[in-house]
Amino acid sequence: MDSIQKQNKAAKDGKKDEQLDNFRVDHKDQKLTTNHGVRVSNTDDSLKAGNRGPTLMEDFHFREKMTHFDHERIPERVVHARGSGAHGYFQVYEPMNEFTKAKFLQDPSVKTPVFVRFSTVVGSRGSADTVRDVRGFATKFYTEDGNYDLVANNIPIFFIQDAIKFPDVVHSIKPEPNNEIPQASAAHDTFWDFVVSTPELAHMVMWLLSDRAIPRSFRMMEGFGVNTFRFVNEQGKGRFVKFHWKPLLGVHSLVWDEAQKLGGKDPDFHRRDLWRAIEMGEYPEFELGVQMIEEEDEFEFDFDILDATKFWPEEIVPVKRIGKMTLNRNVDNFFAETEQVAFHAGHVVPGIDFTNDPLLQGRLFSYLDTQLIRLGGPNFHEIPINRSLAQVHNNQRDGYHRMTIDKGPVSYSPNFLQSNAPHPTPDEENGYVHYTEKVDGRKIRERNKSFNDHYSQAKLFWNSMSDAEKQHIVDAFHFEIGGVKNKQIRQLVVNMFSNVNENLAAQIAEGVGVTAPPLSSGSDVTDSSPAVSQENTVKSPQTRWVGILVENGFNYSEIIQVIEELKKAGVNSEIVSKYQGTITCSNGNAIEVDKNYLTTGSIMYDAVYVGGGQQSIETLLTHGDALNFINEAYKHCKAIGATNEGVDLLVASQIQSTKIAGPDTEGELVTHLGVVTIRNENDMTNFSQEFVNSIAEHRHWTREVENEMVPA
Ligand code: HDE
Repeated sequence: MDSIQKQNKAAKDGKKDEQLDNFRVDHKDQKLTTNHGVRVSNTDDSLKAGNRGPTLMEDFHFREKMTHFDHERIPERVVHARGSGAHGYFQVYEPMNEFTKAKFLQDPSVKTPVFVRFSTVVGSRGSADTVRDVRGFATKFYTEDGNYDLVANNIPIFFIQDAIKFPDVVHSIKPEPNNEIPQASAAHDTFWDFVVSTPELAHMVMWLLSDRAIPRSFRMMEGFGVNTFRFVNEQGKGRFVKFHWKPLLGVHSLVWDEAQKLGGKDPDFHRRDLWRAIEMGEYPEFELGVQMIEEEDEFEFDFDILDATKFWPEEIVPVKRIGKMTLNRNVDNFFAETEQVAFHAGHVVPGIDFTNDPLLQGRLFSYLDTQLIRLGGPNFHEIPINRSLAQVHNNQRDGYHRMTIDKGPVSYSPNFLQSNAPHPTPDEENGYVHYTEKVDGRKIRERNKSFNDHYSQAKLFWNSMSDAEKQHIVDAFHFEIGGVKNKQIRQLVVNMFSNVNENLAAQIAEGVGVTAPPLSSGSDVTDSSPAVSQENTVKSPQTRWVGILVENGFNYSEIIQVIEELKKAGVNSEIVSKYQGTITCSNGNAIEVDKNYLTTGSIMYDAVYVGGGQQSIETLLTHGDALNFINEAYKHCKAIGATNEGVDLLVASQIQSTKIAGPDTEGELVTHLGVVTIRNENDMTNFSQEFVNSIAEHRHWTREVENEMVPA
């Protein structure tokens, strides 16, 4: 086996871990040294002329330590600065050779190592996770044919059609340059000024103001390659392709009030959620899906398939699920891996190619360009996380931070001295050959008129939303446009979105103090795409979290039964009480408190449970925080469960319009609007099952009608 075959085998066997092992250092039990390996005797005092004298220049340890510190920050990404990464692997379900020759998409027994980085787009590195924003979902596949990056977002379309507008849209949405306000938010004048001046944004804005932009978890988002790529098979036949990631846990979101509060209570909410799930062995899983269009059908659609402000409705072009990715390992070092990883929409392998999508064409330039400065020169492919498993041989030399010690005098091609090595690989042996698409046109700074329709799919999206989702979009407009100081821009937003739906425009106008345009006969687009509504997603209780409110004197056997039943269904729980420490139940058994009201809140959980125990409930009834827990969880439409005396806490809260078990009911299970209650019952089995069903629903939106009355 030659070294290339060996390397290919390593790639096949998923050996990225082993490769990274060469770079991992454990400092446990080691002696402190300088960067050049000299042992250091004291790192607490600088070298001085006398113990009260000046520090000396010759203190090489001080200078090296301080210099390194001074240079510890590298520029953050201009967009997608805040991210969270994880390792894992990908396996294809069946050979895809009919469509693509990409090697990692052929053999179901091969586990291709991957590294994924999820991100927000607008905020700085230290901004909050739960802001309203698009989420990045970038995956690096370390394939035997080199690295393939699927640099995706959690929304299937983009703001603009041509990459030349990217600096404009990003400048408009970033904090305003005079005062650097607001952080990680679109709710300000410059963004909406740009929106009303650029109608192609209409569709993306609808998605941005929908629940998609406030995901519950990175583990519960879809991913979309957005741009149209091309699959090419062994015979050289090409097909248009769009890539999808489908989370096995379904697509779920936070509510806006919760997202905002989490920004204060736990700015790392998504990062922590991902980290914790992986540490607990609840590995996030995503299926890779592809939509394919035959070359001959390129013009068969009422949108241009190269226009990135359009999606291909799944009802028209079905998504074929072709494999699964499992994320099963957290990083060892955030900076070395998550921060230094460099993705590029142009990193493709044989079998995957580009199209003339003008947004994609511009991306092909930008990623390498920006990484040259962020990662300090042209050798960042040598940083461990970026190294390909396939061998790298070329004539590139030198530059900042070169790690490879290239041997020999030859660094050019062609050459005689080395028999022209490194040799190009012909197409038949899987050298990358670009798809030979015929291109014929005049040089022109213009868009095709097939890119002119900016509203049909925005209407389609609106039509596809459930009532609750529509209401959330209206509320989001009220928040976002409420942040716009210039009244004329507010009016122009309403005018613009009357092209999407006049009722929507009227509702926006009502909330932001401008005039609604007159209603006309209604929308001309009546189609919808049920696949884009989150109402129709997978519903699962798995990996959800329940906050359990208890105080001294709680009913031990009741609560332990519920915790165990939840666990059986894959639901996790935490004990919440006024103080941390140990609390005891009526018969003396003790339980450890996980969180107090200051370190947590209902916003950190998917559901709340209050168990019985007279003394515990009497105490809880005196805690405003406990009552707020219930009110807030109710307002955020979460599952709520209460058993025996625990039901009294619900009675005392502000959620009275919900039907709950009355004091005289004997073991009768009452479920209404996601609130599950039972009294006078010792066996918690039925209650737990019903509570789990309620948790699986994710949210009970029908409650929202009466929610305005609930103070929280
Ligand atoms: Fe990016 N994008 N982008 N983008 N993008 C970057 O590259 C750019 C676009 C996406 O976790 C930058 O290394 C242009 C679409 C993700 O490291 C930069 C255009 C999609 C990430 C850049 C787009 C994305 C980036 C900034 C055309 C979804 C984070 C730092 C308008 C398919 C990757 C960097 C990570 C990052 C340029 C549009 C996804 C500046 C010019 C569409 C997930 O090069």
